[in-house]
Amino acid sequence: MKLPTRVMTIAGSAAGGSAGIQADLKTFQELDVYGMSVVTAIVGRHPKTNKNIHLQTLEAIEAQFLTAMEQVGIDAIKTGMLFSKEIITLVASLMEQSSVQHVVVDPVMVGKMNSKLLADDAIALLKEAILPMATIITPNMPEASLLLNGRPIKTLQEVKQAAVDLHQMGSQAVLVKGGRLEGPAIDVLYDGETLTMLEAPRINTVNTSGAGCSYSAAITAFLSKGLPLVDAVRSAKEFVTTAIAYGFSYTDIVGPTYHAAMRNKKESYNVKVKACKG
Ligand code: PXL
Repeated sequence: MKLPTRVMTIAGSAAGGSAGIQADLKTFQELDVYGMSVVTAIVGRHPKTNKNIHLQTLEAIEAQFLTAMEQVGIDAIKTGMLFSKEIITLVASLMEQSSVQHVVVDPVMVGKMNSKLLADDAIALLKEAILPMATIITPNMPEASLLLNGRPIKTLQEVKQAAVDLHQMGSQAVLVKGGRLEGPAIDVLYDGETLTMLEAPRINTVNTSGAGCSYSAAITAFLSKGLPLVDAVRSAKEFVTTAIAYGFSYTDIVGPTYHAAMRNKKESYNVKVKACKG
């Protein structure tokens, strides 16, 4: 039997199950890769103290990484919530040692329910220590703007320029997700040579919690299987668009995407890909 590829997420645990580690592992399973996790923090609001972020110790983070690396091995890594400078420094050094082939960095900063996922004083170190290790980084428009010192990113033209400028920070490729644009859901990929636009229909729903996590997790899974970058991103976008299309909610708050949508539903969404010279 050909064994599934081994994929690790280094991220926060989102107790509600829609985002973070939980979204990543559900995505890995749907895409038939072997999922592993390093929990950096637990996100869950305590009703009495109101505390929302429960950071794990550096020792616990290192222990998880080394356990997975030694007992299983790693073909691809995705990073999500890293939160602090200390965690960023540790994760950069662990990734360096492991010399994993594919590294997908989702530079998450603020969650949909307003959880703070990256300390303000850690943005500079994320840029310096983590982005240059990435095969691809996957900011949304607000994250791209923060990485570019707060410059406004509102139009497709600005999204394209952001992808080109973020590439200077040292990752092999940049995907700026245009979820906040008007009209179709257009993401822009730049690999230092070619700008590629990936377009899916806009889905009218509020239930998109964890969509970004699931998208970058799916890219990681497809890269681990050996797909070329553009194919990995296109396949991941089809996966996440379908998951968004069948999103739902159990309560009156923003609900999850449906990770099993592609497996269970007949209709899936085609993503149009258009390359233009950078
Ligand atoms: O969707 C971003 C995200 C990432 N990671 C964790 C989260 C969230 C959103 O809430 O909780 C742990």
